[in-house]
Amino acid sequence: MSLTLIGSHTSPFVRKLRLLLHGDQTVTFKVVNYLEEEGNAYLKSVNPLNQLPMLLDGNQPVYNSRIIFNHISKIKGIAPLTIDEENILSAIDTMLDTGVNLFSLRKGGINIHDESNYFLVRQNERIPSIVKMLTPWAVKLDPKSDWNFLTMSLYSAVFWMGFRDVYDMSKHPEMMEFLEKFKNCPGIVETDIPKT
Ligand SMILES: N[C@@H](CCC(=O)N[C@@H](CS)C(=O)NCC(=O)O)C(=O)O
Repeated sequence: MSLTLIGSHTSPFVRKLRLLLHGDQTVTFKVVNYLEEEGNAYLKSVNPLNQLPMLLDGNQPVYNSRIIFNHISKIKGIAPLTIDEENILSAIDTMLDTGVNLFSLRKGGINIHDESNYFLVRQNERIPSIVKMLTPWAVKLDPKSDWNFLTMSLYSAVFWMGFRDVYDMSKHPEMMEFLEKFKNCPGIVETDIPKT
């Protein structure tokens, strides 16, 4: 078995998989920065979805973080998620997709706080709605017993939102407390976004 995870240091979708694979010396991490010309050209040449992360299992490409998680789960014998857990993962991924959209729109010169823009208003409403859904679950989590793909996903998402300043998570103290409680979990330091 030869696994290569293709991703960037900054992507939260990549980071959660790096956290899952932390300590596994058999997996190669190939760094691609699609914000630079060379990385962009490489990514387009290997992935028609033109997104990170992707996994190569030998010659078999696997696209999308969730499908990569399912693939790795089968290899490592991680139990399938329950429907409630799948719903939590959908909520975290949707919050993150929304944040990534806002980041790209802002990078393209759009004022992401424009309240006359129907699309932006819907994006900006979605994030607190998801945080509200996640909060009763998140406040009960314990870093000693609950360090798993769901908490890895939440950590990567909440951290990234602050890093890119696409949404003010400090409005949600429970999410800040979650970050604080989980900041010493395995792999957090090693997968931290490098300071440039
Ligand atoms: N649903 C995808 C989302 C992945 C995604 O949005 N990745 C971003 C990086 S965080 C990306 O590759 N963006 C490429 C672009 O904006 O062109 C997944 O779960 O893998």
